[in-house]
Amino acid sequence: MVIRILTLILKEEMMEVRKKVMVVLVVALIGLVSLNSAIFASGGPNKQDKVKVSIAADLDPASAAGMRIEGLTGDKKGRLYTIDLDSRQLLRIMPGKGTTETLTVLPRQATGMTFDKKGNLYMASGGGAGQGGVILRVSSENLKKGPFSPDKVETFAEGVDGANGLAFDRKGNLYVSGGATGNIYVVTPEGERTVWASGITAERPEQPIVVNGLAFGRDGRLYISNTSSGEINRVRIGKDGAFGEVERFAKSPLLYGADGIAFGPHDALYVAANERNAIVKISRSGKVAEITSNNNNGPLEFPASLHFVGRTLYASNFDVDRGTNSPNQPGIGASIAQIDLKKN
Ligand SMILES: [Ca+2]
Ligand SMILES: [Ca+2]
Ligand SMILES: [Ca+2]
Repeated sequence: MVIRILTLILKEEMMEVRKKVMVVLVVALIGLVSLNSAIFASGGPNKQDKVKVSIAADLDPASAAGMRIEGLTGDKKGRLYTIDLDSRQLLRIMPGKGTTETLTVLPRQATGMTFDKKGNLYMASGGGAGQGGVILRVSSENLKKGPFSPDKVETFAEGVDGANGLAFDRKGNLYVSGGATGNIYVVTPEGERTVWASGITAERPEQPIVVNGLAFGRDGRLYISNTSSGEINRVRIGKDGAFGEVERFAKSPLLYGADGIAFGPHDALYVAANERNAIVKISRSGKVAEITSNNNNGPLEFPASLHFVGRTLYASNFDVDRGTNSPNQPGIGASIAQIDLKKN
C-alpha cells in the first residue's frame, strides 16, 4: 500500500515535470518564431540575397565621381554601348574582359540607345536650352570595326524635344519618349515623325520627367516609365498606328525614379529606379518587388538604363548626386553594373 502511494506521488511529480518541460518548450518555440520574424522584418524590402550584383566595367578608373553616362544597349555579339555625356564619346564595352574602346565623338550629347534589326545604332539627343531634340544614327557598316570619324554620325530625325528612351516596334518604327514634355514620338524607317501627346502627368514637382524608359511587351503594347510618379503605364497601338487609352500597369513608391525598363525572364519587366539605387521587378500580373538595392557606396549608383544578355542584366551607373545616391562621392562612379538573376 505504502509503495503504491509512493508510486502515485512519483507519477504525479513526473506529470508536473512533464508539464513544466512542455511550458518551457512552448515558450522557446514562441521565442524562435518571433526571432525569425524579427530577422525577416530587418531584411525588409532590401532582399539583397536574391541576386548577385557586380561591376562589369569601370568606365573611369581614375576617379569615383564626375563622369556621367545614361544610355545602354548591346549588339548581337554581346558587346555593350554607352555614351559619356560630357566628352560625348561613344563607348563600346566588352563585359567579359571589362575593356572599353572609344568609337567616336558625337556631335552632341545623347542618352537613350537602341539597335534596329539590321544592326544600325540610334541615339536620343533631347536638346534643351534652345536646342531641339534629334535622333542620331550610326550605320552597322561603320560599327563593324574600331574607331571611326565623327562625320559618320548622321541625324536620323528632328523635332523630338526631350528625347530620352528608344524602342522599335515589329514593323521597324522607332518610338521615342520625350522626357518632361510627356510626348511619345514615332519615327518611321524613312525618318518621318509624328507626335503623340500622351497626357501622362507628373506627381512630384521636383521630378518632372513623365515619359522615360520604353519597351515593347510580347503583348505588343508599349510600356512607358513615369519617373516622377513611380509608375509604369502601357498603351496599345492600333494597326493604323493610332494610340489607344493609357493604362496603368503598376504604381509603387518602389518605382520612384523609374528610368530604363527591359523585359526579362518569364516576361517580367525590370525597372531601374535611379534615385533609389534599386532594380525593381514587375510580374506579368503587375506585382511589384524590389530585387536589389544599396546605399550610395554601390554597386548600383543611380542606375539609369537596362539591357539583358540572356539572364544577365546590365545597368548603366549614371552616378547622379541625387536621392539614395547623394552624395555621389563614394563608390566606383560611372560604370556598368552586372546583375545575375537567380534561376527562378
Ligand atoms: Ca571610377
Ligand atoms: Ca532615361
Ligand atoms: Ca558614386
